[in-house]
Amino acid sequence: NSKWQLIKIRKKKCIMSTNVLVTRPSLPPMDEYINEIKDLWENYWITNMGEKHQLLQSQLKSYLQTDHIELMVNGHMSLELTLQAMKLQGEVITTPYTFVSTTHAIVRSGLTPIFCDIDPDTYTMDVEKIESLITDDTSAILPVHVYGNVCNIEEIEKIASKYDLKVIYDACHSFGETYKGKGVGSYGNASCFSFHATKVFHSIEGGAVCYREPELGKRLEYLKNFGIDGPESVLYIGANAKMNEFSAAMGICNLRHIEQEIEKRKHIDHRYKSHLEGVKGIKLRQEDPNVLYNYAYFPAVFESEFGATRNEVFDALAQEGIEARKYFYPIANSLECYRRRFDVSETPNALHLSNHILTLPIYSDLAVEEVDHICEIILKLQGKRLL
Ligand code: T4K
Repeated sequence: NSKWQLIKIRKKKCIMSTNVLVTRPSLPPMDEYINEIKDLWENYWITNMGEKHQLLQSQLKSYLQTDHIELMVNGHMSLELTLQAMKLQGEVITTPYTFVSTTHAIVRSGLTPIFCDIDPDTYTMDVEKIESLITDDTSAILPVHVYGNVCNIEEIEKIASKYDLKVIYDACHSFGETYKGKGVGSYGNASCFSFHATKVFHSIEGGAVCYREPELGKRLEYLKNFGIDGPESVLYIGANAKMNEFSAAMGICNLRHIEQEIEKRKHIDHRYKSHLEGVKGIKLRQEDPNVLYNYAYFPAVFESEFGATRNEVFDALAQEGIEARKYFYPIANSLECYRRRFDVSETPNALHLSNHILTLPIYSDLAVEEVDHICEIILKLQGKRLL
């Protein structure tokens, strides 16, 4: 207990002494939220699939351009319950280059993750390497649209249909994105989204599963509510993954502002690029013209030609009160909790990236002057100045 207390105090102190954090949740005007939650004091229905839950679910169904959607308490439970609702067994081919939630969801569902290396340019699963990992025990592929970089959907679907595998996309970074004009959530058997406070769109905590087969939805509905079928009947061994009404209300408010949110982020993204694009040793995302991006993250790779290591850039920014993040270091297959279970040398591109990447601060209200300042600090390490 006292250890956690200490960590909490440290975390608070660290946040207070930091001027710019890697992200900051967008909040609607306070009055708008208060207005949205007022009726909860009238009807006393504050969780368990209330009116706001239903409203947000139907609004998101249309915004995400999906046939079916099920709201969840967070992105992680969206992944876990999807794997369980599909009744998968054996092995799931996935990427180590992700937030730990993806791997945990597989392992906690009694499945074995088989790690596929990533493409060095898009950071998503290298589709050339998937087939060699398929065995008689493979039941699904779980790729991640990491940083909102959409996976090679066509190739993944081809492989999945050739070997009769399910495809579950971890779409936690790709809220609102489209690929070839269609919502990213409409691809694969299912796509799991996160509405965590740090995401482009949030409901404080929250998530959703967009899915193709209607039967999956029935099972997800049960699994997110303990498997309860009626007051005296429990059909499945479910969990509790329901979104409450206060969260749904936050989602309803934030959805009204989502277009401006993404537009502002795009502006920040382009400002960074105007300073850092073409700098020797810095690699930035090259946009795929088929994708409409949400600008959730700003990843920058610092290769050895840059002259300063990723850690040196991280430290230089920290000294100026700027928090960049090493998302995703260490990679999932090298984490302490999975020690000796996996061999990181089998995913060299993911390993290399995790040692060279930094995600720079990005959120809608980040001032362009701050972006300029961040770039100035970075370029100074190369003895350069902003133009
Ligand atoms: N799959 C993928 C690929 C994911 O990235 C994630 C989550 C999931 C699945 C699971 O979805 P959820 O179950 O979380 O819905 C953060 C987020 O907590 C996590 O949602 C996210 N991915 C991950 C990439 O980032 P941490 O541990 O880095 O968060 P934390 O607390 O350090 O916050 C990050 C920054 O945001 C800090 O600088 C402080 C700032 N912040 C944070 C919060 C919570 C604020 O300013 N205000 C806040 O309220 O994981």
